[in-house]
Amino acid sequence: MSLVAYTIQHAVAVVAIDNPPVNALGAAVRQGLAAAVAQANGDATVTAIVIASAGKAFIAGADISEFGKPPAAPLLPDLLDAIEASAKPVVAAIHGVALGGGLEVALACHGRVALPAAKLGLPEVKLGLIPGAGGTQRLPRLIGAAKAFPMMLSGEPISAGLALDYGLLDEVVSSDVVAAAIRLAEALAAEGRRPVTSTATVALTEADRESFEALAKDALKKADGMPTVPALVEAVRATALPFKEGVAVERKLFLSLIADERSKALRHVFFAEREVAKVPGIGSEVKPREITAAAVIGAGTMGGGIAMCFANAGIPVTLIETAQAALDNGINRIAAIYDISVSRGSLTPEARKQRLALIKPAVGLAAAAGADIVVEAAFEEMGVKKQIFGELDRVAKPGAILASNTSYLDVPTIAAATGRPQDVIGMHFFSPANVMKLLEVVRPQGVADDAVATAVALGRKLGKVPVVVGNGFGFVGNRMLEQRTRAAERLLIAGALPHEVDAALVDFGFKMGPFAMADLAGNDIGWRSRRARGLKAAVADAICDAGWFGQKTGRGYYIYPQGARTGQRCPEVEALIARISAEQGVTRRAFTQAEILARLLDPMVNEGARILEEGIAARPGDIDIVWINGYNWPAWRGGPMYWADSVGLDVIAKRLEAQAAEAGDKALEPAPLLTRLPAESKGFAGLRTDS
Ligand code: 3H9
Repeated sequence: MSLVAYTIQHAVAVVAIDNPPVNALGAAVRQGLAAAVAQANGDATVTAIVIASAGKAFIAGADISEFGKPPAAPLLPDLLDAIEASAKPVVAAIHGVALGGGLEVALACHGRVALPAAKLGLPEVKLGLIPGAGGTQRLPRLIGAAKAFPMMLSGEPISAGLALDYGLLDEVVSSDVVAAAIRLAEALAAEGRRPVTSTATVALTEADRESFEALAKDALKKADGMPTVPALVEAVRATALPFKEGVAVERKLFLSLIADERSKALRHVFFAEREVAKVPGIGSEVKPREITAAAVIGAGTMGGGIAMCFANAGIPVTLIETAQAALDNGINRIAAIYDISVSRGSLTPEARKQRLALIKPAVGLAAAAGADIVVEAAFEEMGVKKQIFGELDRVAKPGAILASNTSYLDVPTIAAATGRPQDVIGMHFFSPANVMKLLEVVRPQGVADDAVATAVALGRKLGKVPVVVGNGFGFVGNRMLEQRTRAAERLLIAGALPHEVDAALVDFGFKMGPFAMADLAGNDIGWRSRRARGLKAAVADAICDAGWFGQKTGRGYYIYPQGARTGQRCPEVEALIARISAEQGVTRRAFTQAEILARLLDPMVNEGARILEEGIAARPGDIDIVWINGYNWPAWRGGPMYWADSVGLDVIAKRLEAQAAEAGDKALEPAPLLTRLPAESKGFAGLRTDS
């Protein structure tokens, strides 16, 4: 069946793409479009052409799954040249998103009409690319480089209304966009006009170029090593050349970016993000429960942040504490965070008022009675949780979801405190909850499928990336983090210093290393948790015994003079570490950055393999999404499991064996999956299709 339908209406050829789900421009669509344009031009009864499409999107862009494969003719740039060169005017009828190659199709047309809900953008940068089918050359010619460049730099789409203001659209109509496009096409044909963007120079004035150069200078300063920014600047500068030459510059840059490892990793993240939304065993027949009111238990930093998530999404939320003073503190903290947003201009004073009005403070669990979902964010202690859930069982309405924000505890044990384990689930937010995107939805045995579907749907409504994980100590993210924390401590004792360990991770692309992070979060948190579990960490414990809890005490692994946020190396800490090495009979040695990195990340990958073996994560890509959205793993490195594949699982397994032997720690030995996959000549990516 052809993916491109061809019909004639009023002597206008209507070419309609129907390639679900989003009309991506795969080879068959490109062939269909090329044939349709040729057919219309060869038909003497046809006066003009309209390109429209079926389904929710106009065109979501090039087919990303084709990238990296041998290209099939016609190439998109060639197809677009043919559309622009059509002797009969071509008009795009845009009803949904026109993104990337989709907008480039519209730019090659001679006219563009859209519905108000349409969104237009060039999001290639999010895939580590720049537009590669003339977008960098046609958009600036049409609307000016000063408007086109920020669209391509951010990748964010603009509304039809703004596109009309920019002159990117000819018309926005409230209904029947195809009929409106036919009218415009007929008018262009009747007037003998065929406005061609590639030769338009309207907006490329001196003033426009100056504005663009100022924006480019700023963008290059903030580029952070990402190759897309200089490439985009170079491509837009090439609009000074004749169109054909400019397009050649764009093409060369596009092809070099598409082969870049960073773009490959970002494309993996794109598909992993889509896959994570599919929860094994839960199909579209499972409908989420309706959530119109929420309650959050605990007005501390976490509970307050979670309440803000609900208010930000327009859902009324009751914030519950045991005492008025704690409640007042919590509300004041929330108001202060909103005040900062207002002072920064990211929130209007009215929106601040509305959001605060959605948060209703209350003392006592009885106030949770009206909620469709209750999120408990109380003290991380099983006794406390059991008591709260027992009480909730009495007060919450039937069918309400009872969620715990626990980071480590056993969710079925919490559920057993109620008579309704089918409604009890884990919803693990990350701090600060109003900012961090990750939401681990913990799915214990016995929870109802529609409760899981509700938590996932709600998570998305709150602007989060929900990842469904199995029940098990630390779930996915924190369980792997613990391995990194232990590895960092081992490195200190073996001879590295805190700043060396942190630098290795920062150079890798993390915002912070483990020790700067611990100082920021407070070293006492891990210390208390270790004590509760009977665990020891010689350096970390000694630092806390000395009262060096991190930034809040002015010193931790580093010194923070007068409230500074960036720490300085601390000779006392370094001496303390050397003393502990000596006490343990370790001869300290220097480590290269590559060795440090391997020692930090390999044990995480190993734990990830165990997590997969145990079914705690459904797919390797889910683990990547957890680490990118919850722990600042650089997206352009694709996540820990993707990274492991790029290093080679056999290499990692060998390194782990060596570490296990050196540390005399069997826990560091490679997980069975880590040896089985390379033996089968596979990586984690092979698990996607083969198991
Ligand atoms: C480009 O155009 C380069 C050119 O400049 C030059 C070329 C020479 N390709 O997100 P959803 C699939 S680069 C292939 O859940 P939503 C997606 O995998 C491209 N597949 O839906 C999923 O499949 P499945 C520039 C694609 O409603 C399904 O569609 N364009 C593509 O939440 C539904 O996706 C972009 O970067 C694609 N281009 O959001 C746009 N797009 O069901 C990327 C989607 O099997 N796409 N799929 O898992 C998006 O931003 C969103 O998908 C969109 C829909 C807003 C369209």
